[in-house]
Amino acid sequence: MARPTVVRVSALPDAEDELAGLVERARGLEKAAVSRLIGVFEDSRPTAADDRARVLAALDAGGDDDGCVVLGVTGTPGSGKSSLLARLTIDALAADPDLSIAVVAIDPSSAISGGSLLGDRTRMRTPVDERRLYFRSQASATELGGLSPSTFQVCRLLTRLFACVVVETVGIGQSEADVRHLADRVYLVLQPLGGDEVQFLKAGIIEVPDVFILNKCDEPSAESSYHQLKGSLGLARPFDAEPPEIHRTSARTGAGLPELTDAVLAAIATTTPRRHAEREPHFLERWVEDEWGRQGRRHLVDVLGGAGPHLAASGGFDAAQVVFDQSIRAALATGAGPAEGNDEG
Ligand SMILES: Nc1nc2c(ncn2[C@@H]2O[C@H](COP(=O)(O)OP(=O)(O)O)[C@@H](O)[C@H]2O)c(=O)[nH]1
Ligand SMILES: [Mg+2]
Repeated sequence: MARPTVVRVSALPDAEDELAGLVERARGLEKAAVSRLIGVFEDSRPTAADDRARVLAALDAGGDDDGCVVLGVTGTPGSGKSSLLARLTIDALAADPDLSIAVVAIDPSSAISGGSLLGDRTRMRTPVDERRLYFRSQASATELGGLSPSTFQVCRLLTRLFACVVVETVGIGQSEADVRHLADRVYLVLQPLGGDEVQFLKAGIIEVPDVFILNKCDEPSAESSYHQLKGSLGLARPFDAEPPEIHRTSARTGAGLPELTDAVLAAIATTTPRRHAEREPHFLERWVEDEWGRQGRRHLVDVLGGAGPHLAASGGFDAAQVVFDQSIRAALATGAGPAEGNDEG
């Protein structure tokens, strides 16, 4: 685990005016500038925290927290999330000239690259200014497709640059909770099932999503699956005031795509996104657990007052990590930390 100590040359220009220029180009959605800044946010070395702070300061200096909408797209591998996004993003950008979208795909099975995302379809029709679509693929933290720690970091950057960030992930276990905390709206992509309602219930996470997309409607079993899904939703979500949106689509034939695109554009326009800082406590807790386990979690709560207060006291996400590290190390060194099983007296 331990990395050799190296004198690291910052990935950013030292001169403030050069940094400002880089940030300005990223704001203009120049791909090379965005990618260079992403490198800083994916960098897990402690030294990168200072660079991130400089970038965030430069980005936040001019504007306020003006609300990028984050959409989560989850569903089992193979349900068609990437295929749908490839069409939907292009159509949405063509419909709204002010829109810009960054897609972060954590699905390990994703076969669609930025290249093919902007492939033939873009050339075939009114060309969409390529800058307005950015695609980033990330390795998954687990085989089940959990968000990697750097997913949140990258989203901290992209939400400050793009009008909409889409996170594509497999909706199982921890990643389900992560997506909930990251996204303002969660879409679950399902594919027709051969069986009955029980299978949809077993497919899981039916309580979480805001919107359901039954994809592959070109398949023969789609019609009966749609009615089974509606039945399952009635069973699993008896407390919904009104039934949730269900879209029927085919990424293959394009059926249902215009309606879905319109609905997504409307959602982007009407959703009040969370402020940047509201997403931080959950991901600080996740980081503490990853790095320090249960002992870390107890230290965060008992000594530092919990994620929210600790973030407020430290002045930001990166600083909170540095301060936490120092704090728990000091506690462990003096034996004052929350030692395991120390419950005498
Ligand atoms: N028949 C049919 N196949 C589809 C549809 N959408 C995607 N697929 C296929 O399903 C497979 C998985 O698609 P992909 O987009 O990679 O799914 P993801 O893992 O959810 O991102 C690919 O072979 C797609 O060509 C659809 O609407 N109909
Ligand atoms: Mg995919």
